[in-house]
Amino acid sequence: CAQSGGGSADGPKDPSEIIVGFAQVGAESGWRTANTKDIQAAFEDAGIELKFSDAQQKQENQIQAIRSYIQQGVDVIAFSPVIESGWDAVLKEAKDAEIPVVLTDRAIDSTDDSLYVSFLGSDFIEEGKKAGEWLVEEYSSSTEPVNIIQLEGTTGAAPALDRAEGFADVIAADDKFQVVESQTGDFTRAGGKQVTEALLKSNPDVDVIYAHNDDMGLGAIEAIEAAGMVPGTDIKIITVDAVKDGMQALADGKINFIVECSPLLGNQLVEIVEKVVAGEDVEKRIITEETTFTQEQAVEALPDRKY
Ligand code: GZL
Repeated sequence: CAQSGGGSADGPKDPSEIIVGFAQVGAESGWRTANTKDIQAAFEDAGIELKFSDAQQKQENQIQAIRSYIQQGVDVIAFSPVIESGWDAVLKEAKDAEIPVVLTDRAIDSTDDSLYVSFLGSDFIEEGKKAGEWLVEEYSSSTEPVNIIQLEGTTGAAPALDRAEGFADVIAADDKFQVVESQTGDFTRAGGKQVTEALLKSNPDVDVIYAHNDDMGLGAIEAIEAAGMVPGTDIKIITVDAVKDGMQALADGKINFIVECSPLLGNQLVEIVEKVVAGEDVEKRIITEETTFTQEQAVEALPDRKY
């Protein structure tokens, strides 16, 4: 008589017997690469088999990977939904196959929260608010208009929607802040560069660029320099993530403020998997801890950054 959660009559499964299927978004940014490395290392250390797939930022590839994990009869499926919507059908198939699903990093917009056992990741609205709060403080003594270009993450992705929402909520406090343009750079450096090049032509007097991740901010730096301007001085830049390349640009004065978004979810994901397989309760929502960095703090923190 197997215990619930895959254990046998003589106790929970040994880690070496557990198989997890992980459907990753892609490899679009430094954050994603660090997230993948950390998850793979954590499962390696735990002695748990991790089947891994890279969806190249395409939802249909993630759905295909989840279906293949269902067919293989893995013990747990975990994934970071590239966009919020369109998951109910495939997650219903996982539920019908009695395979628990863990959301990591990004959320889904399904109203049926029985489709997953836990969601582990950052509070992106809070991250957007932190970015807005720094900007309000930075311009607290100015009454002049502050023209902002927003580089959005992947269209429909939870971090893009929520970082925009949190930021807008805070800067609404003063109508001197105006988001004059807002376009997606798809969380990539190339995307950030292309969009910034185009928008600088139509908005040469922009004061601030708010990029939903470091990689798009780094692309914006290239575009600003190519236009003969000084990033961090002529145009202030706020980004989210705090990966090494972003922190280096912050320390060099090319970015002005970074809101951290931790990619180090591996150990917490292993813990959730072990509890689920042992039939123990897990928290429905686990919010990762993270901070913010000014230029001075980046200089201090850089030597110890793990990613
Ligand atoms: C946030 C994560 C985002 C990062 C980007 O948790 O989903 O996706 O901010 C990454 O760098 O591409």
